[in-house]
Amino acid sequence: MFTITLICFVSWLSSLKPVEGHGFVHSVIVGGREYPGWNPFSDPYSVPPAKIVRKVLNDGFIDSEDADLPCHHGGNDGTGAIADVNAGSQVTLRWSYWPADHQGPVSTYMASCNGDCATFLAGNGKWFKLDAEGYDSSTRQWATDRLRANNNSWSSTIPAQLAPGQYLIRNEIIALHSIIPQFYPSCSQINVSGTGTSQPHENELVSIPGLYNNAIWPNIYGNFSSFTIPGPLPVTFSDNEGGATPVSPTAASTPPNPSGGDTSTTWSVPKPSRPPTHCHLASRRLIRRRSR
Ligand SMILES: *[C@@H]1O[C@H](CO)[C@@H](O)[C@H](O)[C@H]1NC(C)=O
Ligand SMILES: *[C@@H]1O[C@H](CO)[C@@H](O)[C@H](O)[C@H]1NC(C)=O
Ligand SMILES: *[C@@H]1O[C@H](CO)[C@@H](O)[C@H](O)[C@H]1NC(C)=O
Ligand SMILES: [Cu+2]
Repeated sequence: MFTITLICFVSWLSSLKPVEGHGFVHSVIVGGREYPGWNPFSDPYSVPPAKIVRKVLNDGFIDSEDADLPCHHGGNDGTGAIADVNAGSQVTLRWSYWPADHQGPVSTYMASCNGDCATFLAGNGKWFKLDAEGYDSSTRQWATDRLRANNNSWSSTIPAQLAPGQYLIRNEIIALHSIIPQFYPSCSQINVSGTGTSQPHENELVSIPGLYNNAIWPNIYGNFSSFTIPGPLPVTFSDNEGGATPVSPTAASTPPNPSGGDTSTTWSVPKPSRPPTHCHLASRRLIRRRSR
């Protein structure tokens, strides 16, 4: 009996580690070229040429308070490659795959490398938002649904007014299916050129982690009808005076407005706590073998 219990326990423990794949940015289309992403499953073993996409050690999620929230585990350090891109043009971040049930918002941020991205630590970044999508209550679709429908890719536009220089561009998927929100960031190094002179205003810049400290996340399985994306509003640079239209800090940190829906901030979908079925199967098989 002890053996059976031990097998069950060990098998239950092994079921705690993530078993499914998520996805990673496997290519970036920028400046009219397609650049390969960092493949966490093959690149560590093949010593590829430097890539514009910063390393990720795996395709797992990052916690909201993790120091690696900016650019995933392994992405704090720079890479020797950078992509040239004109301000005003589009960047497409193509994920290898995204699981349908990992629903939530998708957003793109940028941060100046204050010079050379190759030596810039992502943790020192002051990030501004290019775009973000959350939940569309008319279609009942999350941004991740749209990303999946769009060949697992997300396109963002580099603001035409943005001052030239080296920047990190950070695409982030947030999955809300679990007890805690799961963050899946990816960073690429880009060299923006153009005649723009605008820098984001101080109140449009956020630190990561820190960005999500006051965020309230909905229970996506519960009764909610809308979701306000946490963080600042996207930059607009509409005043053309070397900066963007000031964004009110209160508007930037507005919590989700569920308009009559679920206002609770706690998660009400518990993870199954019983051991998985293969444990029962294993023990049954063992009993049968013993009784023979
Ligand atoms: C979709 O993405 C794959 C790579 O993931 C690419 O080969 C293919 O051309 C893309 N399809 C379209 C329509 O962009
Ligand atoms: C960035 O682009 C500018 C042209 O806009 C170029 O002069 C510079 O060499 C580029 N920097 C890198 C590191 O590629
Ligand atoms: C969901 O919320 C709306 C608005 O408060 C309410 O009318 C409706 O009965 C709720 N539905 C469920 C299943 O709780
Ligand atoms: Cu997962």
